[in-house]
Amino acid sequence: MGFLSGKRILITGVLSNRSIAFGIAQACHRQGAELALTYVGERFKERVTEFAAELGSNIVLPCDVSEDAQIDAAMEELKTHWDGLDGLVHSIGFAPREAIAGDFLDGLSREGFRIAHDISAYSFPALAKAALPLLKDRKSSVLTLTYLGAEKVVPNYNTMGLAKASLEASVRYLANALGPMGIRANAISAGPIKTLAASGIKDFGSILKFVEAHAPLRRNVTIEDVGNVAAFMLSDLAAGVTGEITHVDAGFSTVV
Ligand code: 0WD
Repeated sequence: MGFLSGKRILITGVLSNRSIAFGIAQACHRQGAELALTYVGERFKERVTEFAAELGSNIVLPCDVSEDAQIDAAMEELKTHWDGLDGLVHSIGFAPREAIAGDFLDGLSREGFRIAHDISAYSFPALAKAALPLLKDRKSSVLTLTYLGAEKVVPNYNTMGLAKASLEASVRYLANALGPMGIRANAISAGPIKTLAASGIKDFGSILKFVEAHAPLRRNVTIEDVGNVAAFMLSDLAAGVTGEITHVDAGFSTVV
């Protein structure tokens, strides 16, 4: 019996088998959780439905977090399957290409800033708020994915770094708002991993090489590394942890 058996977890952001959310979903499945997945756009429905089936799930919900109506509809549909939710994973990030390349000020625009913050930061507390009726009264927790670019200047990360800083602040405010209801809020700050979202970042390959050379563990992390810590954070084993940003980065953040 896994340490998540009996837990029901909604996971966003499974886009491919390289997605960090896929590593999280696999780890949660191994630990016995029941899963529901979301997707963005009809063209990904079939693919995400296949991933869900691999993970023993038949709950696949459309949810583009840029639309309030889709967030609400996803939660309403989830209620037709489950009467409660023990975990919510937010593994969503997006910024327009020019906002995550080259010179910070050259790429800075009001619209790029708005989109990056809307999709990558606002959506976490917004999803938690919409899921609240399901999360209440059951030792549940919400979890998001962040990156070192929130804390330090990372080349090319630019506007996304600002959005991740906002996301990290939201973890603390959420922890305080949800704590009295017994709900925890945490983040994992993952080291760089080659996913679809990451390939949008200019010179991502050189970041991977630099981390491998300088991280205390002298390697990059995998979606399995992140998935296992996520499963732990979502479980009752982490019942005393909230408002926390946990680095799963082979130690890199300690040496920069
Ligand atoms: O190195 C990395 N890959 C790191 C990623 C290091 C540290 C943190 N992260 C974060 C990302 O910033 C993101 O928050 O982890 C999270 C997941 O990212 P990922 O696994 O690297 O990327 P990917 O597999 O591409 O999934 C991100 C997904 C989107 O993919 P696309 O490529 O279509 O932007 O976020 C989802 C979508 O599936 N997404 C949305 N979901 C709902 N509504 C939306 C939206 N509007 N936009 C993007």
